[in-house]
Amino acid sequence: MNGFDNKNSKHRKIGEDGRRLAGFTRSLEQRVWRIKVRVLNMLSRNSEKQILLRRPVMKKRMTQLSLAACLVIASSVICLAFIKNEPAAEDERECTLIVGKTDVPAGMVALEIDLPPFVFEGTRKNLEGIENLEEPRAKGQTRPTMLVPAGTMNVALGKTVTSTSYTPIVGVLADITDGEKFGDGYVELDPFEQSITIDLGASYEIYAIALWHYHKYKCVYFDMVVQTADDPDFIMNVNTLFNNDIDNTHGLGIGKDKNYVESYEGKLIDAKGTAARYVRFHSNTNTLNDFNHYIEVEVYGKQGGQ
Ligand SMILES: [Ca+2]
Ligand SMILES: [Ca+2]
Repeated sequence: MNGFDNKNSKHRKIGEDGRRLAGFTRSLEQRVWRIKVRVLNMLSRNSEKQILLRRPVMKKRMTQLSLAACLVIASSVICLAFIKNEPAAEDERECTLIVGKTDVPAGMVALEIDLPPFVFEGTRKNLEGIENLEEPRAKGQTRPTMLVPAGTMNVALGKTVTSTSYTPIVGVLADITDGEKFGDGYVELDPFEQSITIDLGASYEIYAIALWHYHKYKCVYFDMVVQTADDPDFIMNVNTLFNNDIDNTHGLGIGKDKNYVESYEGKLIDAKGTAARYVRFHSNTNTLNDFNHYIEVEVYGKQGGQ
C-alpha cells in the first residue's frame, strides 16, 4: 500500500468515525428531546396540582397580608393622632372616649344613663332609601362615653311638659318626664309637625340630653329639632342643639345633623353647657306612620345658668 492509499484509508476511517459520531449525536439529541418532553409534561401536571393546592393557602396569605396592612394603617392613624396631640374641638366632645382614668379631666365624670331593656321587633326593611341616615355602629362598638361636670343630674325628671298636640292620642304628657323608658309606655301626639316643651322650672347649665321616641321597632323620626330658650315663647336666648331638618320644614333653619334609628339607648345629644330653662323638641312623622311619639326625655344639667 502506497502513501496515497494509506492516506485514502485514513480518510475513509475518519469518514466512518465521523458518521458514527454524527449518528450517536442525533441519537443523543433525540433522547435529550424525549426526556425534555417528559419533564415538561410532569412539570405541567404538577403545576396544576400546586395551583389547586396553593389557592386556599394563597387566600389565607392574602387575608393575612390584608389584616397586616389594616393594622399598619390603623397604627399609623393612631400614631399621627398622638403626634398631632391637638386638643379636642368643642364640637367633638361628644366623641370623647374614656380610655383610662388619667384621660378624664379634673371635675368631669362619665355620664351614666339608666337604659331601658333592649326591645326589638320587626325588620329594617322600612329604613331603606332614607336620606341623610347615619351609619350603623360597627358590631361590638359601644356608644362613646360623654363627659359631664360632676354633679350633673337629670333636671327634667317630673317637670312640666306642654305640647302643640294639647291632648295626646295615647298616654299623657307627664309620661314623657316620669322616668319610665320601657318600649310600650309611649305618648302619641297628633300627626305631622308637632313639638313638646319642657319647663325645667329654673335655668340650668345643660350638658346632655337623652331622648327616646318609640324604640320597640327600628324606626326613624323626621325633622327633629331640639332648641333651648330662656322663655316659653322661644324668643330670648334661643339655641339649637340638634337639627336634622335638612329642607327647613319647621322654618327653624337648615339642619346638618343626621337621621338616626331609634333604639333602647335613645339619642344622646351634647348640649355643651348651654344655659336655659326651656327645652323644645320638634318632630314630623316617622317611618311607621304620620304620628309623633315620646317615651322619655332626660335633660342632664346643673344649677348655675341664668
Ligand atoms: Ca316615660
Ligand atoms: Ca324636613
